[in-house]
This record gives sequence, C-alpha cells and structure tokens, in this order.
Amino acid sequence: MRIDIITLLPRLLDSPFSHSILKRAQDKGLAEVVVHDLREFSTSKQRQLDDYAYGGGAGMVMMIEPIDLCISKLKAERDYDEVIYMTPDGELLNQGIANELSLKGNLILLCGHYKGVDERVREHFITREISIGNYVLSGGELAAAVVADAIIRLLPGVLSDETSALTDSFQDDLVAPPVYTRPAEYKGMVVPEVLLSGHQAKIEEWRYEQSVARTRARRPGLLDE
Ligand code: 6GU
Repeated sequence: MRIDIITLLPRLLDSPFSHSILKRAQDKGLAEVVVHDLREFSTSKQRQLDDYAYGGGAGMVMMIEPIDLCISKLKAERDYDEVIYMTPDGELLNQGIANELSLKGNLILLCGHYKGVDERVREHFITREISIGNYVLSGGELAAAVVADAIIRLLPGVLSDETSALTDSFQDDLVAPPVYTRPAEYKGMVVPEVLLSGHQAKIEEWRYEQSVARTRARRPGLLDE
C-alpha cells in the first residue's frame, strides 16, 4: 500500500514514519509513505496557498488550485481507492475504520489547516473525511500520522506473531487485559497467581474475564455495539 500525504507542513511528518514499526514496514516494502509539500503546487508568484473567505469572517481558507494540481498529478501516476480529508468534523476514527482502510490499495490523505479547504475540494475530490477525536488540532498532520499508523500496523507482514494486531484492544470490541513481566514480585507488588501457573486454558479464561470487566468499567459503549 502507498499512502500519499498532502500538507503545508511536510517537515512535521518527517519523524513519525522514520522509527520502529512504521520504518520497518517501509524498509520491508510493505508500505510506502510519501509526503507532498503543497507549496510546490502553488501557481502564484508569492507561493500563496490560502486566501480570505468569500462573505468575510475570520480565518483563511486553503485554495482549490494547488490541491487540485497535487491530487491530479498523483492520480495520473497511479490509482487511489480513497482521497481522505483530515478534518475535525469528519467521521470519527475507530478500529473498524482502520481495519477497512488497511484492506484498500493506495490512499491520499489531505491535511487541513486554518478554517479548512475550499468546499469545492470536499465536493469534487474528497471521497471520505476522517477526524481522530472531538477536539481541535492546529492542523491535520498529526491526525494523518495517526491514521497512517493505525493502518500500516495492520498490513500483512508488518507485525510479528508476538505483536499481532489480533490481540489488540478494540479488535474484538473489548479492551486488552492487564499484562505483567518479570519480576514476579516487586517491592511487595505481585503478579496475579494464575499468570504464573502455566495453565494456558485458565490463563486465557482469566484474560477474557479481565477484558470484559475492563471494557465494562472503561468503555461500556463497546459492549452495546
Ligand atoms: Cl483530522 N484535524 C484537526 N485539525 N483537528 C482534529 C482532527 C483533524 N481530528 C481531531 N481533531
């Protein structure tokens, strides 16, 4: 899968994809993340990318032309399954959406800024709009990194058996059970006996019960779904 991210702040996205699992996924050729600087697609002398809103009001609006030129160039080079606009009023990201997107081919993520993009971009170029939560970030870049991370870790071959996404929180609408590692006792704080028992069936049963209890306590909404 290839993920193209279109942004006013390409440097903001240097780091998230240069470490650990996301870096390894790219090194193995399982995912490719390409960041595009929208400024390179500005046609004006001053490299302008935003302008005042028609009708007045505070805040600048991202212009349609540079976005059109960037998306059109990408679409001429390969096919894309979705052109996603990162915006606080988009569909709320959850594990189901991440799972669904991980099964797609190539994706474009467009990062919003200021008061957002000219509405004609959303009407004519965007196929889907995603938010990562009900709070406002200063731009869509960090949200795009979150979406890309949630997708890439699900691609076949990215995670090993030990880190498998199958046991993640949310993957079966339950949060994950508590985990422990050595030492079995630390300053009087002990690991639950069952985990040291070697009795795998009992351990699985305990983990499931813990997951259900935790989900009821922390995310009761998941149990209704
Ligand atoms: Cl996608 N963008 C911005 N600017 N803020 C957000 C968001 C996106 N998702 C949650 N807050």
